[in-house]
Amino acid sequence: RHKFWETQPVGQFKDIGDTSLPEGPIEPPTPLSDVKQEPYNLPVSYEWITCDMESEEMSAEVYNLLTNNYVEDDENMFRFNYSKEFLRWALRPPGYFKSWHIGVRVKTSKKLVAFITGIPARIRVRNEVVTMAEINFLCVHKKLRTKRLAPVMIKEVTRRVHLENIWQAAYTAGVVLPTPIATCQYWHRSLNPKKLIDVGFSRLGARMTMSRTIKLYKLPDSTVTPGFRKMELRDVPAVTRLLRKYLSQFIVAPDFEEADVEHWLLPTENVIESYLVESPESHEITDFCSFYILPSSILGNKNYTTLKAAYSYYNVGTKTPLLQLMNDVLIVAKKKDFDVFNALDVMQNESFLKELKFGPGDGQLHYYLYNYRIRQALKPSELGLVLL
Ligand code: YNC
Ligand code: MG
Repeated sequence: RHKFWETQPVGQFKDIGDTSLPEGPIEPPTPLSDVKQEPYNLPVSYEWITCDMESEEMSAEVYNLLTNNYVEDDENMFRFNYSKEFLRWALRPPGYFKSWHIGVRVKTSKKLVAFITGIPARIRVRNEVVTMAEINFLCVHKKLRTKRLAPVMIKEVTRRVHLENIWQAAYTAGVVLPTPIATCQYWHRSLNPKKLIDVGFSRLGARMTMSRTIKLYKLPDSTVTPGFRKMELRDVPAVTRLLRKYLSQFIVAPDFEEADVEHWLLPTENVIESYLVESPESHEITDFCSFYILPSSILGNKNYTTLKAAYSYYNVGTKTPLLQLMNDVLIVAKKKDFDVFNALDVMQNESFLKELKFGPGDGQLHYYLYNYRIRQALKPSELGLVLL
């Protein structure tokens, strides 16, 4: 059934429920000298390239490939439109490897036709912190689909990850593969219901008029929590402490250090926004919330080309109830003209989704680990990890 995935060190469907299998690495590392030194073979008219994401030109080529060929919804109405700035942020965290940004070109025309990336991350699974690759942005040009290029891309990124002496990976996908460690759902909070309905993202509810719908999703003009403000560079140590403590309760979560928090959570225009609550009395940082900015192209609509979407990232409430914190972040997102605010049912998100008028999306997001077995699938609320 899965000719490729059946050959890989991942949890196999036939092993589901077999509690005799130990948790942890499925295969031991091999000596580095045994890792294949040459790239895998591609069909003759194609060649491998390493994509230099420092370069404006290369980033633009990657941006164009993804803009036209990356993930679409089931009805092909929307396609992710990661910005160039976002891609450069997502692919260059502390300690990243340029060799893990992999492209495939047509030899003659030099046209970029496929892409896959990895970045290094420390991920904790229960009590064990494991250095992993986070694999993302796997994309094959629409004209080259179903020719078994994807397995070659995956094997090549795996080889280059192994060359750095890293043997595990984490990734998410909308498709079911052997075998999810968790299956999550997206929830959507309308901020601009009229546009969302006009473009077919949502539908007018039964017995609802447009004006009643607009009123239902209306938000106040300003945030309500005293001391709520944008995160700044000077907040990195306090935010790191807050986040580390919060994430320690989940079974799978990133192990963030200050350098990671500075990269992943410090606000970057049009990429990532973070807010926190600084106690007006003690000046203590007590709460934190963040979202990343990922528009989607609207395919074939006369009036609109882009859906402006914000995605919930990491949120921590200690003094402020999470519900109130997330209501404030919705207010911010509305003010900034986002059309929709999305969140997965991971971490403690279920505690605010229904009350803040998020509705469940169709389609699921599956989380996977490569070469690391988990005894039993996790609940979304046991996951403390958000991949971009
Ligand atoms: C997918 N998304 O099952 P079997 S998510 C992994 N992730 O293999 P072909 C996938 N595998 O079942 P196509 C996959 N989608 O026969 C398909 N596959 O064993 C498997 N879409 O290959 C599939 N981006 O080349 C099958 O398929 C085999 O031409 C079929 O190409 C697939 O980034 C794809 O959704 C996805 O661009 C490239 O459809 C193409 O259809 C496409 O014949 C639109 O492939 C964009 C899209 C995927 C976004 C993502 C995470 C990727 C994770 C990859 C796995 C990483 C493993 C860890 C590596 C490091 C290890 C270390 C250490
Ligand atoms: Mg293919």
